[in-house]
Amino acid sequence: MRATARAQPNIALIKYWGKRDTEQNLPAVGSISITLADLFTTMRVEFDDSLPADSLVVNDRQNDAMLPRVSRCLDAVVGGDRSRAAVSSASNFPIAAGLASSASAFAALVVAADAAAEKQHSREQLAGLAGMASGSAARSIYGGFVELANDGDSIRLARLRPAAEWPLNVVVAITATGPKAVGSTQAMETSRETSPFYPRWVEQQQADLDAARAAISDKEFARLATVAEHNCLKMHSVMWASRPPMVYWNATTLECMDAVRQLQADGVPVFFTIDAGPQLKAVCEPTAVDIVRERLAAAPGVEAVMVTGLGAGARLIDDD
Ligand code: 2P0
Repeated sequence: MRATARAQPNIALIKYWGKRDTEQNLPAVGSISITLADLFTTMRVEFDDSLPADSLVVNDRQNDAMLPRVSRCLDAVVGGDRSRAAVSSASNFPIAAGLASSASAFAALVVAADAAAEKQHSREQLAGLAGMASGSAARSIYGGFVELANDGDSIRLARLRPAAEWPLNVVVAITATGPKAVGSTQAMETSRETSPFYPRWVEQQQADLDAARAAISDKEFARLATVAEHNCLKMHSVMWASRPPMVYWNATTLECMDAVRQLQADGVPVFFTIDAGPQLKAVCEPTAVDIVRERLAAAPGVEAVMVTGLGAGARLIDDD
């Protein structure tokens, strides 16, 4: 009754921002992401009726704040009459800081829980269950380039390309550590309820998805770069125009953006994207990874730089 799974975060190139059903956690817009290779969450789940209650340990510390969400996810995967569970998770990167730790955590959680309880859900079902817990987690069930589409009352996942077919790199510039002020779930609702730009954001998403899907199909870096940066800045414009406004960037985020702009002016194949946090992610072709890493590490205020390739979806690993 125990299993361990590993999953990597994914970075959205066309962003999920806003829900059309908060009860089922269904997104208002589709999204396209890349699953990373070298950042990961390892999740161990053990069901045992002799336990007094569910428990959760994150990076060696008991975490009661996240426990209700984890317990709900286990109920959805295994059933409400399940045994009590001891869950422990470890990530090799800063959590709750805009690096999509909930994506890797919930993708790994559903895969581990499914195996520990011998439920044998299909990959599609696991993606749906991960998405109910955290929208972006559905995409980390799969590797490489992944599209999450709205499909009536459910979500549908499509693998656009495996990582090996277009091996891009991602350089993550850490501009601040520590948890963010407003979590994504709350921030999305504030955007939906108050941002004058929100309806236009939802309306235009299909065009951005179509453009990105075509660029990935043709492996055309410049076209993907243009639509991804546009989509990212549009999402942040929605947030900035919300009441209260949500500005996740800091001065160093802007320094990093400027460094990417200068590289682009020199003809380097790189573009940026930024999620609900202050870190900047630079996506580049492998030939550019050294110069991108060097320039971002030298940008004023950058605390650390991480480099990763694209990787595989969530999977079971050896329990010992
Ligand atoms: C994304 N983000 O597509 C977007 C871009 C952040 C900015 O998905 O409420 O933690 O748990 O479904 O998945 C972060 O939101 O939100 C996110 P919930 P989630 O990656």
